Amino acid sequence: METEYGLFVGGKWTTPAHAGRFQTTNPATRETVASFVSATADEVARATSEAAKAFSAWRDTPAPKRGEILLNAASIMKRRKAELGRIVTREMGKVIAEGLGDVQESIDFIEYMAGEGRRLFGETVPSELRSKFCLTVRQPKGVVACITPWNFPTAIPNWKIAAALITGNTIVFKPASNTAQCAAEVVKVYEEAGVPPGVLNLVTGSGAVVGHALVSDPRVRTVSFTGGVEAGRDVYVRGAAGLKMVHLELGGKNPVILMEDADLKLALDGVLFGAFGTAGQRCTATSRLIVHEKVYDAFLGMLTERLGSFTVGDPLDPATGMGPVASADQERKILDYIALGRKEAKLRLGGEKLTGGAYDRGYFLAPTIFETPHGTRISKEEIFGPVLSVLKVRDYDEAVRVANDIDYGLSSSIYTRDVNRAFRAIHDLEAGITYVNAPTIGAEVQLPFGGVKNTGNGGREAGSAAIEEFSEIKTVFVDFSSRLQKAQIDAESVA
Ligand code: UN1
Repeated sequence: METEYGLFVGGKWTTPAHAGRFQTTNPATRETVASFVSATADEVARATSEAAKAFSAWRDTPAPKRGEILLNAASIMKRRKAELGRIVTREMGKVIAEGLGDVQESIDFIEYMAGEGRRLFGETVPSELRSKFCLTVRQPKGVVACITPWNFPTAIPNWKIAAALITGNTIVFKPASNTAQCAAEVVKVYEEAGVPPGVLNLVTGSGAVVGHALVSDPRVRTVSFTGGVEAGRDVYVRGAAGLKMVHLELGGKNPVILMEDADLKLALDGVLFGAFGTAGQRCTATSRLIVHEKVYDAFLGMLTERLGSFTVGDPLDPATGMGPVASADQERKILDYIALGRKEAKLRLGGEKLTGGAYDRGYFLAPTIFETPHGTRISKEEIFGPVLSVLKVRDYDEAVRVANDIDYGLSSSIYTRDVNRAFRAIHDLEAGITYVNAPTIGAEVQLPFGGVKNTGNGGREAGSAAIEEFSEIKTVFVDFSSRLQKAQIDAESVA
């Protein structure tokens, strides 16, 4: 019997009468993983009401106390790490080391946010008047909506939930449908940790019903969304009608620049991990390799040779290099791009669906490399799969021009031993994140995460930026002079 989950509303797991249901599927085997409620707009409204009701008590709970609950959540997650890692791998398909890494990223961020309970810093600023004190304090926003993708099915929800909780907000959480079990288990962790009823609510179902209902509800003041550009634009436009703060983390087409003086062995490990880790399904995945012509042939030779012994298969087997892609939709979309690439570029490696034996049960694709001039669609559009475009350039300036001539700007990387060139790249690359001598993936949670251009709308997640995302600043003036002092008018001249 498959596991059945309800909605989590007002502190209770509930299954509405006559609820429609949907299932999640293991992409390695196409077996059903678990079943979930397709929530209606009414159920979303009920979850939002519960979040609104719970707000005042949660807001008044001292932030260090909220932090203690987060620390409980982190320790529960540590206790359950092996089990949760397997759930991630079974439902999403990333290899088990990465499934465990997804959970570890959750733990890291929850612990970091728990500490914020004793910070949540404001500023004190001098007044232009005597006997007057000026400061800022942070206040929660109210009810926030967290809408999350399937590729980091525990980590990204936790980036949002832990930050929203520590700052005193209450939450309606809508996860991607194909990783709903990961989401439900994350919610169970917070339930066990002692998050009060109504503070965190889970509604499962489609973006068209659940997402729209949430984004349109006037009680939801902030929407934090991670996903694709088109869905993000839609959320932004709908949220704008309600003058909401909409935080977007969208796509990427992340370049690694490989200069002629790079440590090629080091770069080889980095490019393999960046391009084919998580089967290329990270927003930060390395999808373009921009190589100096002097090392182009040598490096491409090394890359194809190493991929010859790269294993694609059962993601629960620790020896596997790459698991399946996450769903039938993903597989179709990636295969369409591969077909396009075969027309507009030169296929160097892979380029097919893997078949035979256990492959026939799941969504397994070969790691794929295209050699392409700059400007092709496969080298400019986000594919979100194990497909790497390799581009040859003459020098650093051309490399940067190619790297930047793109609609996205999340992550970027340069491999070089020249320190001056490394710092120039940090200055020149149009991206929210630049790595030197490391792949484009693997950001750490205590630093801000996000990007420029179509990657978002200017905000950052994680790090201290997470506090900005989920809190309002209140500016406070305390006048202890016992008389009316007029700013701009009464200020004494020093002359
Ligand atoms: C994402 O794919 O949206 O930096 C998140 C990384 C991970 C997070 C990726 N820590 O690759």
